Formats: sequence, structure tokens, C-alpha cells
Amino acid sequence: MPVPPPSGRQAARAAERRSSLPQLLAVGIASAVLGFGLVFCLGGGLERYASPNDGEAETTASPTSEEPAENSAAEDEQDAGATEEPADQAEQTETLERLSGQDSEPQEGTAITALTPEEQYQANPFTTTHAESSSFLQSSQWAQYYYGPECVMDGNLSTGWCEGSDTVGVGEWVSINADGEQWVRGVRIVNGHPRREDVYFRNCRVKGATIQLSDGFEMHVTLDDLYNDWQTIDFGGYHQTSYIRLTIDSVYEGSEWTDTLVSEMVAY
Ligand SMILES: [Ca+2]
Repeated sequence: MPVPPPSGRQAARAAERRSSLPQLLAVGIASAVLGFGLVFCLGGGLERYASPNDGEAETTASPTSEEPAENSAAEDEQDAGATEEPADQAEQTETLERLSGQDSEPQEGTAITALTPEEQYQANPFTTTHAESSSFLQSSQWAQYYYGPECVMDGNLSTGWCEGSDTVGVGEWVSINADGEQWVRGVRIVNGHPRREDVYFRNCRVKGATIQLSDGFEMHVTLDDLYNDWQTIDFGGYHQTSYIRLTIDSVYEGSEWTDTLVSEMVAY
């Protein structure tokens, strides 16, 4: 059935719709462009505005995702470093010790030298090997007797050192000697010439004496006038010395002669 032609009013409306269609299209396009632009701008602004929060969100969210593994790996590295640091420090300390001349060997040496005087005395006590004197009696009258310094270290109370001066021998000395410096605490002495009691008192005996050691130790003593007996001179401590020297300061005068004698000297 043929379509009836539109009436005049309908034709006018159709014409209006046809004329308004491009306008609507233009308005729609413009709205779309504006909307897109607005969304784009707002999106950019929001992105800029939200970027700090996003960073925080990443950092705060990271522990729940991959970061724990990284942290644990970092901790492992730190732990590994912690186990290695003592070795590094030990190497540095060893290097510093070598540079400063201090290593483990001096410590051992220190341990050796840290021995007490008592221990060194026990390990290296003074042992008399020879004797010396400033002089000794050489008399044709008593040529059958020997009065040299060796008489104080022969263990024989019938022999003795006799000083060789023309007087009682003040300032003369006799010593027992060791091979090198060794340790002593004192000396035991037999005074005079105890071959017989009358011989003892007819000769002089040491009264005042100065004891000297090679380490600089010195002490003044007064010996007793003891016939045929030992008397002890204690040094009050351990000393390292190569000799023990006795110098005559004064004497017990003899009833007949001016010769002063010492029979024995033994270190201890
Ligand atoms: Ca003797």
C-alpha cells in the first residue's frame, strides 16, 4: 500500500528535525570533546595529586609482596657480613700488630720473661766457677800455704784468702764469680782463718764489709767474730749478678798479725 504523503504540519516537523540534526551532532561532539578533555585534565590532576599517596602505597604495600624476600636477602647479606667482619677485624689487628712489631711471638716471649724472680732463681741459680781478689798474701815465711782467692771457694775451712796489703787490708776485696749473670738471694761466709782456733785469733777477721753485685746492688754489713762457723748475709730479694764481691771496711784485729782472712764464701 503506498505511503500517503505527509501533511503540511508533519512536513514542517520533519524539516525541523533535519535542520536540528547537525546541531545535535555538533553539540554531542563538542560535549564528548569537553568531557574527554575534562576527564583527561582531572585524571592528570588526580594523578599528580595522588602520586605521593601512590608512592606511600607502594612502600607500605611492598612488605606484603616482594620486599620481604628482598629484605630477608639483605638480612642474609648482613648476617654474612656480620660473620665475616670478625675475620676482617682479626686480619686488621694482625696487620697492625705486625706493623707495630707486636705479634703472637712477643706474647710468648712476654710469658717467658714474666717468670717471677723466684722461678728464674730456681731455673738459673748462681754457680761459682772462679774467684778474684784485689790482692793476696805471698809471703816467703808462709810459702807452704796458698792464700789466693780460690781459697774461699774450695770448701775447705783450713784454707782462706788473705789480703796482700801491708796493713790490715781495708779496701781490699775478694769475690766469687759465675759464668754470666745468675740469680742469688744471699751469701754464706766463714770468717777468718779457722785452721786452728789460735791461728784464727792471731790473725785479723773481717768486721765491717761492703757487699756488691754486678747489677749495682750494694749493702754494708757487720760480720760476727765467729770461729769456725757460717754466717748468712741475706740480700733481701733476688738479684741477677755475675759476682759477689766482699770489700773489707774494718777488721777485728789479730793478737799477733795484721793479715785479714776469709775462709769461705758460698752463694745461695
Ligand atoms: Ca777455704
